[in-house]
Amino acid sequence: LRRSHYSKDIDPGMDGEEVTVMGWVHEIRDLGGIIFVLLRDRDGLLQITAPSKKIDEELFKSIRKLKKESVVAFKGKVQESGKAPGGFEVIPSYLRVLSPSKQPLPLDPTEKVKAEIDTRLDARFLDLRKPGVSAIFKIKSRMLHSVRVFLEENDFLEINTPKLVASATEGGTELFPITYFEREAFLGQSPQLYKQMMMATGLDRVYEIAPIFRAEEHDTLRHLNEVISIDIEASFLDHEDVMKILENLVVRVIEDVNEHCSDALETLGRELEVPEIPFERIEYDEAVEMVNSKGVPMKHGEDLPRAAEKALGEIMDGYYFITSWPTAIKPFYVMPDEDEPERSHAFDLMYRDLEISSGAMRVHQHDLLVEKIRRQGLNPESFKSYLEAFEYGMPPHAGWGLGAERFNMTLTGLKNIRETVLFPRDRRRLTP
Ligand code: ATP
Ligand code: AMO
Repeated sequence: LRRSHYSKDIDPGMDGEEVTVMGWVHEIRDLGGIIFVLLRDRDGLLQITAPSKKIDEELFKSIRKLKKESVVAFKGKVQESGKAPGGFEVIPSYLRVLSPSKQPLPLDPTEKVKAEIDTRLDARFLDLRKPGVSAIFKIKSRMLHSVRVFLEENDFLEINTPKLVASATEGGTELFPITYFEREAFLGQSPQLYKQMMMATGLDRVYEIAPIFRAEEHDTLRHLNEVISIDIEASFLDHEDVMKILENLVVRVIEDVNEHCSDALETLGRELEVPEIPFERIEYDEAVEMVNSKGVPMKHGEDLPRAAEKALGEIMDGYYFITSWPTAIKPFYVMPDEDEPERSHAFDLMYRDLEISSGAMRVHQHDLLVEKIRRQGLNPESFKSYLEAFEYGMPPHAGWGLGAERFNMTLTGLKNIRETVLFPRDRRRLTP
């Protein structure tokens, strides 16, 4: 028994043709003399119409016994029909139950009964049967595909760096410690140090798409403990250059998603406008004033508290950069401004009130880097192998990290980051 067609491959023009279709029993309506089975596969629904008078009696009986969400195969003839969804139905001649489903179901894939997010995540494989949920991952797949195509076209080389690491990169508090034989090690927080070390190799432009791990204690709608980070690093470029790459990438992904994911977008009720480039650039000082003007108290020199991000999100629509961050609140590897060293060449890419990417021009001078590591209260000894790469010819360089899930939230319009991950890892969740 072989599938001959997906639901989307059948049309009313195939009237009279025999097909073999496979999928899940989405819905059964038993009207006595006639039974309608809605069969669901990856791309949609298809109606199987079983009139008792026209089909074999045994077949009719076994259709009546079908349980929702069982996996079945039907053989039958396509029949054009104005009343059926899509303008056709399949009149069955053969049914095989490939895998029966237990009843009752932990949640209802037809969404007549709505489920809470925890119920949904507990039974994620069932939740993903809903078109509105699989649509998110069709968009995520296309998003990652077009990120790769865009970066490859721009001469970036894909790399893989270790996720079992010896030290922190983004501040010491958010690390997951693990036992590495006799030693302590950590799950990688960011490929930051490795992608910078690659700049000393002459490979010039690299990117990585891989998980990062953050032991964030808090429980918010935009934080997870494991996320996919899209990272780039490029030599002989500055912060402005990599900001341009980033905004061009955003535009390219949106164009691509519009072109290839129209069904998924429609399922989500989403229309994506291609943003204009260049994105607006706001200096950090200006952002603080905008925040204050909204009545949110905030001092110069602190990171944007959540209330500040929200205030900015009320003023700014779409994507924009916040530039010239205070050097003191950015990591040691960020390049200070030559004329005003208290300001830096770091930037964040925001979408309304959500930070989706951080990046910067980096410090490439060995001695300055050592000094900055010390000034942050860190021990240069623990960065020995990283620092070595800066002693034998390190070009000026810049890069950024873009959170795949947060970027996906801007495309899908979802408010809870958990929805954009198949099996999210948050403070409370380690299974499934
Ligand atoms: P970075 O650490 O580089 O800012 P990030 O993506 O982790 O990257 P966010 O965590 O989005 O940044 O932080 C944005 C702002 O939101 C921060 O200034 C932080 O103070 C604030 N924030 C983070 N977590 C919480 C939380 N649980 N509750 C309230 N505010 C938070
Ligand atoms: P940063 O720490 O800002 O920068 O992380 C970059 C981007 O990764 C995403 N992100 C997260 N998303 C969800 N939950 C989390 N817990 C989480 N943590 C990070 C965000 C964020 O903007 N090394 C630098 C990048 C660089 O300078 O190249 C870095 O890691 O979208």
